[in-house]
Amino acid sequence: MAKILVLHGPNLNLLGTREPEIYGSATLDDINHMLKARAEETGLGIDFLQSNHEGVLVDAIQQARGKYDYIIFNAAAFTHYSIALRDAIAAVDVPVIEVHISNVHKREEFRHQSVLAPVALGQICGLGVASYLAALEAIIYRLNH
Ligand code: CA2
Repeated sequence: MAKILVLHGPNLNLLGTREPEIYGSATLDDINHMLKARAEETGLGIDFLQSNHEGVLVDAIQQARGKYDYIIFNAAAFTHYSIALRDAIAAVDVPVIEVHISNVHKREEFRHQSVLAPVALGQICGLGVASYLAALEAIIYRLNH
């Protein structure tokens, strides 16, 4: 059975409580439940981790080696500057799909750059919580082709 790890970075535990005009009204639990339901429908295993701490996310990526087939990763603000997360992604052979709820390209200039994108399999942004679902659909497609 293929297994997917979903990683959520800093402040995403606040989803659904503030800034709904940017991030929508779904909570992190809502997102995780949606992903779990779709993964179960297709016979995939799926685990979730949210952390506000860069090192915890580095550890999770390192430990994903040999255990998970794909990682769906919203690194939140770390996306824009964490070389530690970039190096961790580059060091493991687990493909990472970078996701963002908002369209980072139409926001502040500092959000236009992702230091993770060059080592990610791909990037999905701007679709709201459907960015996560699109990443999961891409994985399902790739596992079947
Ligand atoms: O659009 C995304 O998914 C982001 O990764 C979200 C990050 C932001 O730093 C990235 O540039 C784009 C911020 C996550 C903070 O989430 C909050 C949720 C509710 C209230 C406040 C922050």
